[in-house]
Amino acid sequence: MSTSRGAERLTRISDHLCYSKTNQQKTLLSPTSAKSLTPIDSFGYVLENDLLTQDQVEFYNQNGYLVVRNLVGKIHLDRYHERFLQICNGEVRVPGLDVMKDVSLRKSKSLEGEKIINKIQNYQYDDVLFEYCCLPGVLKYVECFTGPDIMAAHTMLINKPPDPGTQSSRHPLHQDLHYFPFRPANRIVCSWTAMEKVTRKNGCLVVLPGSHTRELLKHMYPEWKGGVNNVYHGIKDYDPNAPMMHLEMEAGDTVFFHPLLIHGSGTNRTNGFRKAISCHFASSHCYYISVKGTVQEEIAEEVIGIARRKLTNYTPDKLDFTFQDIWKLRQRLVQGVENTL
Ligand SMILES: O=C(O)CCC(=O)C(=O)O
Repeated sequence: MSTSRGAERLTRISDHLCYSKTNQQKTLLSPTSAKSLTPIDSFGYVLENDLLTQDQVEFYNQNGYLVVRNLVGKIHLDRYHERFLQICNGEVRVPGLDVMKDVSLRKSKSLEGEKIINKIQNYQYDDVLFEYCCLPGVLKYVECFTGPDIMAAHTMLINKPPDPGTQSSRHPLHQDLHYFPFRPANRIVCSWTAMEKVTRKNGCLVVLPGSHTRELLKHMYPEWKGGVNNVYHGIKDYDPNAPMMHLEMEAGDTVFFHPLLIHGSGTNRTNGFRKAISCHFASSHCYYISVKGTVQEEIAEEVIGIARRKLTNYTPDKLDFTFQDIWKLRQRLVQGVENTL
């Protein structure tokens, strides 16, 4: 093993043996949680558990994702769909929810609601949608990656309306960790559930298997002629020859994936919608990092800028807050006990 591979591996191992607020202040886990946070092997991506088969563990270790078929029932998906429509139509207002519109559809005078809204995020204070984050069937998988103390760290319902020909319904290839000022990455996992059949035609997820073993890369807005949605950053320098997998899924199928996995999604070339509900879960023992001087510095400034512009509608004085403060407000406990996140 080369020195740098060895060092990387050691970092991974230390990442799940202890949590720290800073690199200098290492804090050992309490004995009770330490037992359930024993990694299954030296990769540290998956914790000891009674659920995953050896094949599933090996698959996640190698590829950085795991698809579980038919995990969420139609009765739940119908409720989330109904709620999404109520939010789109303005019948329900949820505190703190961000409602985002597709960059090329929002100019339309004739389209509204579900036909232009491409994402709602921070639904953690909506009891109907938040039920997704608490589903025992989902959490039992999540726990294999996060351990028993679990926060819902980032919640989204992503809708792809029919693309108007601009290809703005695409989502550029990115790593979700780019957006997160907390670590360790191995104790964070995204759960993404198809709310209807997702295919290459309506813009299914695309992943680069194995890319979770790499570092966090530099992200920026892609240069797309048809426009790019707000905060849809992409990686410029990914290997164009790296194999890609299109994850075609039925309603209720769920993919769990690592926050360093490079992924994105395609154009919706159908006349229908493509909806998915997702939550990034993290161990409550995760800790915040400073992103100053790192590849995350620019996204931090952009996110603070957006929050400031929103808050000026409500507060006459300038408020001082950090990227980490914004993320602290998004966290909601779903299982176990709160800690440093
Ligand atoms: O659902 C999709 O199309 C991709 C969403 C995604 O990767 C994200 O919002 O980070």
